[in-house]
Amino acid sequence: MKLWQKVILGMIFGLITGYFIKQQELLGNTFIISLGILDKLQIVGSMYTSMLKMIVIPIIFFSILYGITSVEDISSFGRLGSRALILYTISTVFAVCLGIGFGILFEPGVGVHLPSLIGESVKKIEHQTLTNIIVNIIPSNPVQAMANGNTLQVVVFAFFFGVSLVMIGEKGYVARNTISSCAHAVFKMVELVIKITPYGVFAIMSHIVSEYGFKVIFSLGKFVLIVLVAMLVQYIAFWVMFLFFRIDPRPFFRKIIPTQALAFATSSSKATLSTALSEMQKKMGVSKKVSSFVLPLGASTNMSATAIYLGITTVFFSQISGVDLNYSQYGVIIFASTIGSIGAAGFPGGGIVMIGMVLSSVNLPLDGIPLIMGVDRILDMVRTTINITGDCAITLIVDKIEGSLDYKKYNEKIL
Ligand code: DAS
Repeated sequence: MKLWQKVILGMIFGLITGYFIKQQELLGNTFIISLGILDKLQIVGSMYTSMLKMIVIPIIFFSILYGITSVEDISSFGRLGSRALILYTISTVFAVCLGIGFGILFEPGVGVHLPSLIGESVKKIEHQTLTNIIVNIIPSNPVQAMANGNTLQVVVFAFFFGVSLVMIGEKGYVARNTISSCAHAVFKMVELVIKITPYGVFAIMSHIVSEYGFKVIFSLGKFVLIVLVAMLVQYIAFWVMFLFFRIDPRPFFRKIIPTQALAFATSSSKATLSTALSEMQKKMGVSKKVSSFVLPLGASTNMSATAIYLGITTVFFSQISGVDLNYSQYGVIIFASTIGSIGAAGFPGGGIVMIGMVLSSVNLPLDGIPLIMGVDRILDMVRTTINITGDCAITLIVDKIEGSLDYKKYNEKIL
């Protein structure tokens, strides 16, 4: 059985267990009460949540460092890279704003307060002004930033350290290799933590349903629906982008289907990359020069659906925590979600790991993350499909701007 199927099963069994035990306790079943099953499940759930928190700082620090130091030579970016990065960044920021807008408009987390899950720390959230956010984003003590879980300061330090390492060239060789090994070790840690997700989700769902009943599930269902609708809007935005650049979108959206099917099945942009490259070059007439540079760049740094997800999820958790965010904090969420979608790995669950960073950036607690783990894989399938669609769309547009798109092949009917 695949991990994501086990996670969904864990969620379902958690719902049933939580409801059954609560009913037995209400009926005064002394045997069930004496076992204290729910308390023990709450301990398991807290341990799982602590493991999720444990990997947030290492994954942010090493994935950003690894991403930057993997660029052999920043000057190789040139015109092509900067054009692609501009379009990728515009698409990502639009996506985050779309996600935040949907979260504010449809309020998936309003009316569902989970004090025993989210914890009392919520009360102490101070509202940040834009000035103190900008001042505080630079870490005066990087080690303290890591110890305090100040994710934005860790992002800034990792970025500066990474760029400096690339700039010193050969002298940074040993450090870059060490970073690569540490990054792979941290990716393995994430994989191991994700492996125990079924048990963590089972424990947490049991505790939540026994404490709050099924209204949490309705709120979760509303959250999933809003995310899916927001991704559909992002998909339509790609059509509009084609029309803006005077490209007929119909051949692209017909020929991209096999690539999308693979992305949906694998939930991994990286695993879909080679198929996407071949389909773009053979069926859509995109030049090798552009696609072999812009598409891999997009698969690692451009995840617009993940950006939507990070935006909506942060608003969802602020609503569950009963915290009203101000405009400065929405600005921080846009910045952190853009960084998070760039840093997210193009593998299954790459996006969920970055949620911790975005939540911490506006001082929201991370305790609610396991709540959405049960539905993450289904959403990840859709996120990855939209992510790779965006990467391919922007690659084709850059090829058109470069004047190397083979229109005859692009408009050719597929047999
Ligand atoms: N699975 C990631 C990808 O490969 C997306 C995500 O986790 O958000 O694009």
